[in-house]
Amino acid sequence: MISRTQSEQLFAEALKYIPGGVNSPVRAFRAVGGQPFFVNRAAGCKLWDVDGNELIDYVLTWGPAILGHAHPKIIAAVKAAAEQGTSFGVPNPLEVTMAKLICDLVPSVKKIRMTSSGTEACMSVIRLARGFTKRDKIIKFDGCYHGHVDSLLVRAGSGALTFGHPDSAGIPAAFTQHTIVVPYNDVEAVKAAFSANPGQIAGIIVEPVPGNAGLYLPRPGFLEFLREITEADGALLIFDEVMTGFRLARGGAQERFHITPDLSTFGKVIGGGLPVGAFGGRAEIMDYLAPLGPVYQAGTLSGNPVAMAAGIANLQELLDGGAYCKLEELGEQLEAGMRDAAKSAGVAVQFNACGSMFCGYFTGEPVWNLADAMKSDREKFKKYFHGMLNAGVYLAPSQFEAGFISTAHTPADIEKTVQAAAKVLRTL
Ligand code: KE4
Repeated sequence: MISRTQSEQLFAEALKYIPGGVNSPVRAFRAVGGQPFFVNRAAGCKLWDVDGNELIDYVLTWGPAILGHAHPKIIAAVKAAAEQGTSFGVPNPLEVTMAKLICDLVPSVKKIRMTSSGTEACMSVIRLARGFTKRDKIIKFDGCYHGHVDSLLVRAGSGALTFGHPDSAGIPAAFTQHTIVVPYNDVEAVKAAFSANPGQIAGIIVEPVPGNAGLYLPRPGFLEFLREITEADGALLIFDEVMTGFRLARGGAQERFHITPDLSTFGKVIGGGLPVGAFGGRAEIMDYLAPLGPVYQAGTLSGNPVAMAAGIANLQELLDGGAYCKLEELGEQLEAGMRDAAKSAGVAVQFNACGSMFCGYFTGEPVWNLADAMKSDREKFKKYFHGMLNAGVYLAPSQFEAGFISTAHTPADIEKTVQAAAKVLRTL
């Protein structure tokens, strides 16, 4: 029997001082029941909770740990940077190294601005799009999550969706009146939005592969269509690559799907586990930002040297050797194994995967958008989640989150995961 006594005591204490006992809602296990465990050590693809239970980790701190946890090169880079001082509030050389690295890796990005979170990057890129186009309206897709930005937290994904009320309290209607929400993969709905708002749409912000309602993929031609319709209307195409960036390919989803957006946002991987976000794109748009242009955007810790060191080490290690081939191979092994496990257990599972991202929905129907994802059997997911946790496999504690694989996972870890799933699925 697995003991989580220490975690239970810590959670009781946390509840006294932190709303819900957590610093981010998705960690609270509200979508799966029970209570979160606490971790104070992670290495490679493993977590150890404070009671010493070992887990194979497929959350990877929601994406950043693409090389696995506590990678020696990241730890060394952070130590070396920290010893020089943790923040200067003055430009530092590592900001230039990071900016050049991202611009080299992502051809659509000619200039980039660092922030301290993905939310900050998405909030800023919307302001920039509106300032550059002098238009107010923004199109987003239901189920897509772009951080807790007031104007974008409308029929969002991730934790917002998990709580069953996608719109958040505390957001005045005036703040979302310019936000148009349409179903992902729905060409006609996007055309209708542009027809109803000719010349008024500043841009479309989209997760090219949505990972905040589980995981679903663009239908063939959908992303190309978004590129064409924005170009034709003078609106901007904004790829939110906070999750997909530098994961689905060296140059992110835009490289994988051969699309050139006008602007992109990044986070997670570029921080190597430290707080980092970024947004970038066409130079003539980026130059609208202060101090050059009229769009204000700022941040005390933007470009923080320790965070830059961690992100640069993460990216450089990803580029050395066959990281992306390994991620693809491990992703294919998991996808094949999970499909076989579901089939042999006689459980209807829609297993969606793209490279090293995945999600298993408990439904027999294909999942191409939020409405499809909402048909999944969440009660089955809850049982599956806890069954896997008790088998030593940590999946995202919500049906509406993507799973991630790192280069630290091995074929043996994947096989152990598949074997565990084969057993747990039979109990559902
Ligand atoms: P952050 O502010 O959490 O760094 O980034 C917001 C964000 C923006 N865009 C995309 C596509 C994202 O996936 C995210 C954050 N992802 C969630 C996981 N679904 C973060 C986990 C959490 O909220 O605790």
